[in-house]
Amino acid sequence: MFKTKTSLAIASALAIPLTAIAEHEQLPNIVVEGSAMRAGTFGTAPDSSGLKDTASLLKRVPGANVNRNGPLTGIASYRGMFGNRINIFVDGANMKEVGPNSMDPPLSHIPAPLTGSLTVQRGIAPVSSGIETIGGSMHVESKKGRFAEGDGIETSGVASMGYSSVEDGHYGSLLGAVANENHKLYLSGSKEQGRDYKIRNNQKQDNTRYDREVFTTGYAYQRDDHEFGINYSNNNTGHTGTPALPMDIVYVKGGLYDANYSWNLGDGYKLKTNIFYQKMRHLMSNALFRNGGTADRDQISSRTRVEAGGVDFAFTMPLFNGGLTVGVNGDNSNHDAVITRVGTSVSDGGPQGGMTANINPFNDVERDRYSFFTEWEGSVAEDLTLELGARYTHTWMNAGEVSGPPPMAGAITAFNEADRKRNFNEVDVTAVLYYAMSEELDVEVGFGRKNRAPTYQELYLFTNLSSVGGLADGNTYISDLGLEHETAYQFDLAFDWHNDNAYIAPRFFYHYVDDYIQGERTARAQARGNNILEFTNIQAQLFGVDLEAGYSFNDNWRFDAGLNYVRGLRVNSSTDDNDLYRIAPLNGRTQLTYEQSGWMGAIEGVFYADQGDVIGYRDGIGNELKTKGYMLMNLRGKYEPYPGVVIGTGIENVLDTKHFDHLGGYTNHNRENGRVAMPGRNIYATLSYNW
Ligand SMILES: [Cu+2]
Repeated sequence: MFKTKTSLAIASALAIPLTAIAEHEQLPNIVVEGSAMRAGTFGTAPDSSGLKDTASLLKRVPGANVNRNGPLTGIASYRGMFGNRINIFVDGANMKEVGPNSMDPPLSHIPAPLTGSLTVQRGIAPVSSGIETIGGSMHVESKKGRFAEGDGIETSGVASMGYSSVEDGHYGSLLGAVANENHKLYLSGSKEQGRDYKIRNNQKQDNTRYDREVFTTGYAYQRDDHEFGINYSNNNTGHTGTPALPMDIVYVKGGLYDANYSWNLGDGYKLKTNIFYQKMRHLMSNALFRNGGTADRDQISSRTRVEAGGVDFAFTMPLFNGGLTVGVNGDNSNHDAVITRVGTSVSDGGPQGGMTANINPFNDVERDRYSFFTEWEGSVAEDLTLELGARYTHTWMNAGEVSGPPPMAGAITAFNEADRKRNFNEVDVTAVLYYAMSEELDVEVGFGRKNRAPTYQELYLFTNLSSVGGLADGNTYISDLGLEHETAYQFDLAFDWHNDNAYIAPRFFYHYVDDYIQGERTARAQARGNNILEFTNIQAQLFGVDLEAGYSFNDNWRFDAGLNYVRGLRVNSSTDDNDLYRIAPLNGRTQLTYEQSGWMGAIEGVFYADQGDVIGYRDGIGNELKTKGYMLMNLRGKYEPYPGVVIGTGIENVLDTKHFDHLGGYTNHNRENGRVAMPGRNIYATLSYNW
């Protein structure tokens, strides 16, 4: 029953390639994990639509969206929660960002052409899907080729290339695998490059060029009931803009090692293990594309590094009419950052006459999580499936001593003398009931209690800075060593009605979040000037609906639509403003698709309403700006002249309108500049070959 639902959800979520999946299973450049998905989960895969960024796919996922701070800097958002509130796995790793301002969110690690699938847990994420899943859980899997089907050695692979006009961007990628039925070796590489994108009338949006190279390699083994894999992915992002942040990316460099082993013992017994290690370096600067390092503005750069690793272990055994999984997860991460300011300007404050000042805001910062869970899923009656889960997590955090120039001496001493070790103990619980009410109607009811400990930025920013996980709101923040962890109480109610040619599936949700962490004007912050917020625990609630629907007129024509609404409110506000920060306005999508043997054409409409429900702070300082609504029309086409060869082309923003995404930040991290404008008309063409 729910498998039907899953595939329908896929069809509407990414109608172009995914209808293709439903109807032309042979299209090999689309990978969707069907079997691994529980009800209500679905995968999306990049297609021939010319998207360079895996995060862009989220715009097509019901309930999901992207906080975009740059062309390669897309931060996942789901039902109003974003960033570190969402658990993201890249292959088997809970990847850590090297940028304290999330310039390299996990979804940027693998570019779209090398992404095999992106799976989003809808509704209340099961506890087995990760340690901190308060805002949801997502999983990106890179392409890895395939094992041979019979005896002998087979090769497989993908070659793809594309061009998009709006930023004169191009990409090329190649994946090759050689395998027999037991062993597989693969290697891939990709390169993407583009200039500043055009807004309307050939105006350009500064600081939006990008340059990224990625390579991956790995080996996998399978025999009988055993599977083993070891994978390495290396990301080398060069000069790339992040227009909503104060600096741009000079580089993000480094890699992720991941090894996994699973053993299917039969009769419902299964073992799964994973281990990862990650090390990355990052440099950002305001002198790369902007006026840092001139007489107008000091040159500011920041050098950061991360080292992380983790282990997962899960064992499943049959119990009653279902399976019981017990598991252990743990990971450690270590972060450092040094900011260097060169006094090239006179008016700017800071050091003078070319003198240099260093701030070391994050020194040997440690965030370690130890967690174990148990989850049972099975049938409790005819047509009734229950999932019950519980997870305990212990988070340990610490930070080394900070340093900075003399004016910060007071804050430095206070921080260095404080006890910076913190422990958080959290219990997550989920209960989800699926009821196949009839052939045509499924109902799902879920309850959850989910937690997350503060991020290291929320806990350890001793002086006001903007390195706050990509909030991009034009404010700077200071931390609070006394922050509590967030606890959300979640309720989810989903209906899925479908017959042979139509479906409609609304999902309603309500979340109450105790100790929700957000910036506030406090006495401590106010004392130190404008646009400074302090991370504070508040009470919040988020509620809304995401809906998808579709209808097939005949074998060739189909119509799909989606609608997303979320409201984020503060409970017991100290000002008369109740809204939460960075909540997407009401939005929707419609698509009319025509398909015939090897051909596909689609017209897509995207609708965003005004967003007037914006956060306001005490004294009205640092308030979020409202955003006007907009509509876009996109045209897409795809043609498969030979099996495996796919030509894609399309025009995005056909009418070349100038519009602003509410989830985008402000130009150069300054509200006075207004929001970063979205791209104008884009004509793209892609070519791919799968063998
Ligand atoms: Cu950065």
